[in-house]
Amino acid sequence: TPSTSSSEMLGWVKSEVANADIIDLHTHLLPSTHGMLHLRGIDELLTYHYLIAEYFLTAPVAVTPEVLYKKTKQKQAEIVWQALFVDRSPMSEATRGVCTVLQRLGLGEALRRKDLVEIRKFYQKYRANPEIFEEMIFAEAGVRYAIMTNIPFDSNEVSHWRPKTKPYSGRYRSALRVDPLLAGDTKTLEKALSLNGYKNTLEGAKQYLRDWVDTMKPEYMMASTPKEFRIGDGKVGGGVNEDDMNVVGGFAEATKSGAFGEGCCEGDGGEVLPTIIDEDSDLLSEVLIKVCEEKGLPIALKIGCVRGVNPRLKSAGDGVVAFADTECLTRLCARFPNVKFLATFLSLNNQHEAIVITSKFPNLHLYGCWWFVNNPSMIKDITTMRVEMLGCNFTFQHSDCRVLDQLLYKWAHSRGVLCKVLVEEVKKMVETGCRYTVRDLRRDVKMLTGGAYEEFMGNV
Ligand code: REL
Ligand code: ZN
Repeated sequence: TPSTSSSEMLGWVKSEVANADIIDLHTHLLPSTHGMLHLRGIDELLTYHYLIAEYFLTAPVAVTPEVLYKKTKQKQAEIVWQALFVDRSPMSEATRGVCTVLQRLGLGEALRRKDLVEIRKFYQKYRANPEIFEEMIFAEAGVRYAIMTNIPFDSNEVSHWRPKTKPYSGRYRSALRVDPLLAGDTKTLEKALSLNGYKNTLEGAKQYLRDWVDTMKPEYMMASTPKEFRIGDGKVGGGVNEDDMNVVGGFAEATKSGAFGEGCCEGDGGEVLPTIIDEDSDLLSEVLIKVCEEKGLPIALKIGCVRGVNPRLKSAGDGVVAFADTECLTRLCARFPNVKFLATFLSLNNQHEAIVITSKFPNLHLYGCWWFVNNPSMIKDITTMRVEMLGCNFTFQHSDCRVLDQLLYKWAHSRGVLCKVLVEEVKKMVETGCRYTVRDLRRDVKMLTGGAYEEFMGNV
């Protein structure tokens, strides 16, 4: 058993964590068959929005965001490389990440020499065969499969799915992104419906979603909730009552359409007409939840992001809400017990509450340390807290990678933290006199790295 000595235990844990075949629950990766949307290589790594944001801490006044973004990707990459890797030490998590990637690709020497030309030469070798590079990265990172973010509202992406879905590597699985439905963004929805020949009604929107589910075959629906996202405490299905406040932030303040049943409203003559979508439409309960119930699909929520804190920085300018309202998650789980939810929070301040809520709802699965909490110190604290309150019944991490190569660093760094947490937690448990075998350890690591997710989804 691993209980013999601390150093022996560390060895067991290290080896089990290193060998875990990870399920990456949320990424922005797209397969090499998606052409330009498939990001890989050094220039993409260096222009990752985390690094662009960091670069602007160092940029001379003349290099405004507008000036930088006008340059080619290659030029932007060179500027970031010079500022963050040559003129300064790559000590932040995002810069260290690039170093880990280079190291893992056998480019340690070029990194020591800060030789960007040499690094670029390495990548040239794979230019003509991206599938080989793709497979190598997944295998090297020890990732079984990664879940993508597939956006039907994005015309660039749509062309890869329709008229005919391009077959893609089994290393990827789909998640259908539906942010406009949670943001009450009726403009985007209406545009998508009319462009594709659907009626601008609740039924039309449901059909639009159903058809995308059939095309993308997602594991789950997903969205990151807007800052104003709120769910009222009313009961669903009971028609309108005074407390029946719905989602605020472009949404209905009462279940108006709900009072007349399935997506319909009463016309002047009492006849039942299809409900037209307007800013009062309850797209969450009348469209998204309905389709999820029909198709048996969970909804994954990412809670606490404020977009465009500094809009000039584009995606590098998105930020974090200091404290998100966790009530919305509690209410969703309580109101829709037949729907499964997955959730992750952006603010460190929400993490404890999130764990407590998870312990109350069997239809909720907690996953990962998202974006601004995806740093070793925070992953360690959050994961420890989660193990203490949930055992191994959560998914300890997701990568959120945008660039394929990032799988190498995000998972290497996160595995390192998981080792530290597990050594401590296993030690405490073994001290109680509990028998703990390598097989137990293997099972626990598996749970934390994708097994609990699959169990929650009912895939096992
Ligand atoms: O999926 C999301 O909403 C976020 O993870 C992204 O918007 C974000 O830019 C991500 O790349 C951060 O890691
Ligand atoms: Zn993301």
